[in-house]
Amino acid sequence: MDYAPPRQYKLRMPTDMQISRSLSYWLRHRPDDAGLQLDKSGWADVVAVLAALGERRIACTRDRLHDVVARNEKNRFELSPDGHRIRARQGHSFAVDLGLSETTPPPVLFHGTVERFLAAIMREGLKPMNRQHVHLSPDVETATKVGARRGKPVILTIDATGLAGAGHIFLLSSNGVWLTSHVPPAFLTVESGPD
Ligand code: HQG
Repeated sequence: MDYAPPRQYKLRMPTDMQISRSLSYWLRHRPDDAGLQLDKSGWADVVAVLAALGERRIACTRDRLHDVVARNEKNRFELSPDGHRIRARQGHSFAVDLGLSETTPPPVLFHGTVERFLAAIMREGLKPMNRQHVHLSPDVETATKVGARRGKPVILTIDATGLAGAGHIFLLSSNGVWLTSHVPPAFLTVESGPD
């Protein structure tokens, strides 16, 4: 006689996005949600991460985790050389020491946002909001994708050379995102949109 497991017990293969969304949430914002202990540099134990995924019925082996990290289109995550630890390369909402050193930015950088934030941004400047840094893109194309997450993108150009000259510090994450603490309005111009 053939037995088929009840539907609810069938383990579906999770998509890369399902795994990566959980990783972003835990490693950037809420390690406590998965019972993870991150060190001061943001590293979590891979075994603990795999166990937390398993507890949520997101089946993931060590090899699959390595593939998800390697395939991630924004290279969001990093494995330690021995493969035992994993962290997010940027985007944290809690304080973390990513070991990044001050880097001279290109003359201009870009920020993608949406019209509904524009008045506040032009009044207060760009603020980190819930993250540790303001995120800036090296090109309009990337900034457009960032803005498009929330609606019709509006692109701001940042006078990065002027800002650095005024004493603001720039960091470059290991996946190419420029980070700074605040961009005052005087260093911002609206590149494109709204119509
Ligand atoms: C806006 C994604 C009102 C800001 C992307 C943005 C990025 C203000 C939102 C990364 C403001 C914050 C980060 C002010 C800034 N008043 N609104 N004074 N200053 N804002 O998500 O830059 O896919 O924290 O314009 O690629 O959108 O997650 O920042 O709209 O690199 O890997 O407040 O997230 O990467 O939103 O995106 P976020 P972001 P991942």
